[in-house]
Amino acid sequence: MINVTERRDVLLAAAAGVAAVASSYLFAGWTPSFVVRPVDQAVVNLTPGPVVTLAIETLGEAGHLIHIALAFAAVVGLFGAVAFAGLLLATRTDRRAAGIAVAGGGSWLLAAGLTGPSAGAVAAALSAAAVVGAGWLPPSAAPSGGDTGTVRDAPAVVDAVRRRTLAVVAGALGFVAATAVGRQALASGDDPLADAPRSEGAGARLQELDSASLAFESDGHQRMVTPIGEFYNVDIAEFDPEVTADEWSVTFTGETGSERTVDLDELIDRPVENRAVTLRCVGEDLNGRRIGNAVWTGTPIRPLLESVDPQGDCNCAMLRGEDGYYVQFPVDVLAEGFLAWGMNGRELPTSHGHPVRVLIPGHWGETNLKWLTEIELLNVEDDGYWEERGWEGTGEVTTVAKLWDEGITELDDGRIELAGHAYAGSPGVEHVEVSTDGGNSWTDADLSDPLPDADVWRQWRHVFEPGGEHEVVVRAVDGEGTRQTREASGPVPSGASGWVRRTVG
Ligand SMILES: Nc1nc2c(c(=O)[nH]1)N[C@H]1C(S)=C(S)[C@@H](COP(=O)(O)O)O[C@H]1N2
Ligand SMILES: [Mo]
Repeated sequence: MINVTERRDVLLAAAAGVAAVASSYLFAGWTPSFVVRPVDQAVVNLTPGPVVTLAIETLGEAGHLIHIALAFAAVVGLFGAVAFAGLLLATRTDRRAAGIAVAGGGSWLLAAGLTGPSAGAVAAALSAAAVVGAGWLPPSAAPSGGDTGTVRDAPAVVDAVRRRTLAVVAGALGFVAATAVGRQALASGDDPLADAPRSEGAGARLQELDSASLAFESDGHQRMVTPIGEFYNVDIAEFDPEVTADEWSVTFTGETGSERTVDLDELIDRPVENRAVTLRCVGEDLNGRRIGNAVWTGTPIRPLLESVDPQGDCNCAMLRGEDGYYVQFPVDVLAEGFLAWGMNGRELPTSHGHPVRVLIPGHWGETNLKWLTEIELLNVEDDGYWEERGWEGTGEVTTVAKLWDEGITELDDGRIELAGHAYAGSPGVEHVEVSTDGGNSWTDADLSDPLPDADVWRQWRHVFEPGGEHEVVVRAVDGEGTRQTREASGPVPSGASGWVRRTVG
């Protein structure tokens, strides 16, 4: 039988564990000095690679939640166990001080062991000690005599213990809520991104793109701007690196006249632009979905590059990211690029390279390096991550017009609306041609208004009167008058080619 004291101790220990974790979070945020981080890392490292891959493939983002939840539970359990030892000792010796010392000292050792002796570790120890100190009632709180066992279970004592325990647990939970709120306030104080002038300009651009959009008769699946939650992701690593805004910097290294490191404060102080840029992965199928368009907030790379005076013989640069990814391409191409810290009016999300990524107009997705840490100017050309694996994906994108399932709609009057996106990189899209007879005859599709941006897709739309089954073919013509290649090929090594064909009706 568990008596009231033991039940109390379990509750109090859990409250102490939660309070310790919350204190650590208040001081550290989601950084390596937060006590859950090293445990989370261990959970990830100890999970066999195939299990991680399977989790990501079947659960997607939820896969991340599972390991984070496991890590939280484990750390609350560890601090809880230390607090429980303190409570047990206090009860055995009937001395509150002994319990506080064990809970506080043990928690400090645990926190410092996990993260190093930080302010957060002290805070975690103090709050665990506080919960034990406030929650533990000596058996002498009993109003009448008798042997210890019966005194502890006497109704008056049970009541006193219950009230005190509930009050302390409620206090601990209140503290957790307060730290969550407090952390937000702290974060907006010390995070340079919080004050970055990203939303006003981006908001105006988003509106501009919205007004350039085509009006579809069917509901608009083929949106001009891809919402962040629907934007595709391609990553070499199972888990995104977590780089905080204040620890981030990029260093220009290698063949430079002068090395230079730029941190985020310096970067966001530079002239700000809001560019619409479409990304497309070289590895996608012809009619694939690894394509998306966003309004990105950032600053041009060219002036930064000029300030370090690149001197390499190959006119090429290797870019490196925090996740170990690297990609190499010409400096002239890099100079056209953009360092972005905002996406669709919001802070750049972790999965898209927080805090800073590269955007290169007109080139395949793989040049758009995320979690940027280093730009190395080279003397000799070298392969990037994907080029070492047989791809040739650092060049310019090929032209494509897409027609997805949701872009084919039968309207109420029986006509069929065809709708999709066309993308041609820097030359832009000039026409989209649609055939409903397998390519014998062609009609120009309606297009969304052209935009000033150098690298953005256009929406297209064509409505026709069906008569039986139709073989629909779509193809785009770029701004230089070059028509999308007819010859079909798969994505390896330099992107899929051909015309998208669909049977409709
Ligand atoms: N650091 C880093 N940058 C990266 C990658 C990566 O795995 N790591 N993938 C690249 C590839 S192949 C593509 S297509 C784009 C995808 O960008 P997104 O995930 O923001 O859509 O990022 C590129 N930048
Ligand atoms: Mo890609």
